[in-house]
Amino acid sequence: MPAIVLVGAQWGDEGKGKATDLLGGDVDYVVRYQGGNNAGHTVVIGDQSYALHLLPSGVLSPDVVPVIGNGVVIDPKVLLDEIDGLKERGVSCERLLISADAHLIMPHHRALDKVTERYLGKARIGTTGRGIGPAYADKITRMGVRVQDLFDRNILAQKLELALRDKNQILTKVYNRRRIEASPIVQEYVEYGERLRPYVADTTLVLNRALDDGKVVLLEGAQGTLLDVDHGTYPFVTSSSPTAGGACSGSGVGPTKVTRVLGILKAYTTRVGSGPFPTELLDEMGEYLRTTGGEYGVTTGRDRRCGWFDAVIARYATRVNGVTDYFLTKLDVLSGLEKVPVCVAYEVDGVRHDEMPASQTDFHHAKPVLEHLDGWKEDISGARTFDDLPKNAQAYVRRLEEMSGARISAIGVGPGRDQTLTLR
Ligand code: 2SA
Ligand code: GDP
Ligand code: MG
Repeated sequence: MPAIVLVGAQWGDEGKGKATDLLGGDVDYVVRYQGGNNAGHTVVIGDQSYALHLLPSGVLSPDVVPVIGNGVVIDPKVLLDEIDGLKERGVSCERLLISADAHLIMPHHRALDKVTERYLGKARIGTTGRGIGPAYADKITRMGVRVQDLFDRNILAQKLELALRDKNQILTKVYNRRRIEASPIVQEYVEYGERLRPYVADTTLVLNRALDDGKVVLLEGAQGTLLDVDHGTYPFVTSSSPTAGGACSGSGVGPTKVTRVLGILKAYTTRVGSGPFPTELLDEMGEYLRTTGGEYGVTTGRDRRCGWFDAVIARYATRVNGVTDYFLTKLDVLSGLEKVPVCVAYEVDGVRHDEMPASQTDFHHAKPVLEHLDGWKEDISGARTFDDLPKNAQAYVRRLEEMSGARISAIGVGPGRDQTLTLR
């Protein structure tokens, strides 16, 4: 039986939280496979809004087993606070499973994330400051601390002391920061371990057995395609693999089990943090999209940069993820515009590019070639079928579908669970 991958097609914040929550009724497991508490996924149920950072959005569906996979980096205090916060609101996290192989975000990761960003000055990435990059760096250099290490105080102390040997040199000598002592952290993290112990499991075994038993597993991406460390706008990316390939390595579910890759695509484009953004609007139109769309970071509260829909990016996302179909979100935000420009190609130094330029320098210099589609005046937030949409909104959707190279199977017309149109 199938595994489904859900992936952001742009720079994140496409509405993955809502999409996952919507699929919750049809799936048995929802798995986070990369990233950490840099993510901010909003789910609106009735008059309640939930901002999730580490927990999979499926946690809000009572019959779903939420899983934090091996590819995630976990800040244990943040996770415990998130679990407590949901419990206070009556949401049970009892079914949660956490991979014993997931890596941990340690205090030195947070310290290094903040201080390196500051020292990068104008070249900074604009990270969320949550320690994500340094935690993944330690994983790759085999200096990381994993969830399972929390259950052996000696191992935890050894690993932490080893990691801190060079980290303290860097913090004190290069950045003039205070040393970090291992022993209080060991005590603090052992206590976190005791609280997390009931959730820890061999999640790869659990998921594969579930698939063998005919259950449906949803692998929920965080961030988005252009923030992928391999396929994104490097170095202005996150340090993990949000693209569909990352779903397999980050969960231990093999690619032969994946039958659907659902891309989440916003009807315009946003980005948080630094880096190139060809359709960015630096004028009052950008401000209009930001306020109308509520485009503010769910984790850091930062303003999101806003711009028109970019079909070059959508085609690229279709390709690198093997997208089978798209959920087009936030179409309602575009209501009321006379014309809605969309980027169909780039011009770089007088040369037209229909596909993503292979060189980052070209992407930095890309100027959007715009097509001006007719807008619609009607409020579409009450639409419930495709036929309810004004003709121009229908034409907008069809044009995006044509340029993106994958079918649009659903459309969001508001943040609520019911504000969704399903296309047959
Ligand atoms: P990091 O912290 O190392 O992952 O930052 C590296 C880049 O990745 C971007 N990034 C994000 N972009 C969009 N949304 C994210 N989550 C939050 C949200 C963002 C927020 O849902 O709104 O609240 O600011 C997210 N997480 C990481 C980041 O901006 C850097 O460009
Ligand atoms: P994620 O990181 O991809 O899960 O997305 P975020 O939660 O960071 O940002 C998406 C925002 O858009 C959230 O506030 C959602 O509630 C909201 N949203 C999702 N779909 C729609 C939609 O179709 N229309 C509108 N107006 N808002 C939506
Ligand atoms: Mg988000």
